[in-house]
Amino acid sequence: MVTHDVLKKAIIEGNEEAVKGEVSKALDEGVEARSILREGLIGGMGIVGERFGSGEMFLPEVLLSADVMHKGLDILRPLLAEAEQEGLGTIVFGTVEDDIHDIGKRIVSCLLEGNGFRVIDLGTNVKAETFAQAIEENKPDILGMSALLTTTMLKMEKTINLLKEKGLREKIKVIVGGAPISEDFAESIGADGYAPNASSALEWVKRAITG
Ligand code: B1M
Repeated sequence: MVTHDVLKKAIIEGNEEAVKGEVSKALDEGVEARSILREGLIGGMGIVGERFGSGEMFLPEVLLSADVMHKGLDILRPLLAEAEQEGLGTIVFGTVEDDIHDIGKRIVSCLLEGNGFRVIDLGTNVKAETFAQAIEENKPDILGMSALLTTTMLKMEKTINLLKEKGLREKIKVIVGGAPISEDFAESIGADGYAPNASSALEWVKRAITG
């Protein structure tokens, strides 16, 4: 627990060396990779999000924290990948066309990966055609789309419509999220679900896959 607190502090301070050092130390001490991810890395980013919201932290600091969080995740990834063998399910995930916001998407993606799901992260500014192609190639259980702009959230519907045209819609479940998204919006565009944050996204995905 103490290690997690030190790790959270290193994330908040955007201190890459401290993050890498604490992650390695925790692993040496036998702490489970998923626990380091959830309590330390994502826990630290959660505090960063709260401080940003209350004006205590500024954008460059948030971006730095997100970057060092990923340096920590790079160390954990090979260990988390072992969990994939559990075959919990596959999610194709991306931020929609014309939208380059990816901090929230990466947090959701990390939490899913850290809990044994295979995440195919297509990145940002992902066109409807690219989502469709990735679904055809990888046959995932779930499509996750993130949008942070009121203009780009409309691209979620465009993607769902394209999946319908291509006969792919009924083969997968679709979850959407991002600051401007609501339950009502998700329903109105024909998505199956919406989650306001990373942990509710994880719970939704677990329920969707296990039925
Ligand atoms: Co932009 N930006 N931005 N921005 N930016 C917002 C979103 C904005 C609200 C700021 C504002 O005006 N107050 C505003 C949108 C207004 C609107 O549409 N209503 C805005 C704007 C206007 C813009 C530009 C147009 C600015 C400009 O150039 N004039 C431009 C657009 C670029 C583009 O995309 N084409 C732009 C650019 C940028 C930066 C590049 C500088 C940077 C992004 C860097 C990056 O992501 N690598 C940036 C940032 C950082 C923000 C703010 C400040 C923070 C977003 C963020 O990372 N939040 C944001 C203002 C704000 O939110 N206060 C803002 C933290 C993150 C953890 O939360 O992404 O919500 P969030 O993710 C959460 C949940 O939403 C949920 O879980 C996550 C974890 O809890 N979630 C999901 C997210 N995806 C999910 C998917 C799921 C489930 C849950 O299932 C699939």
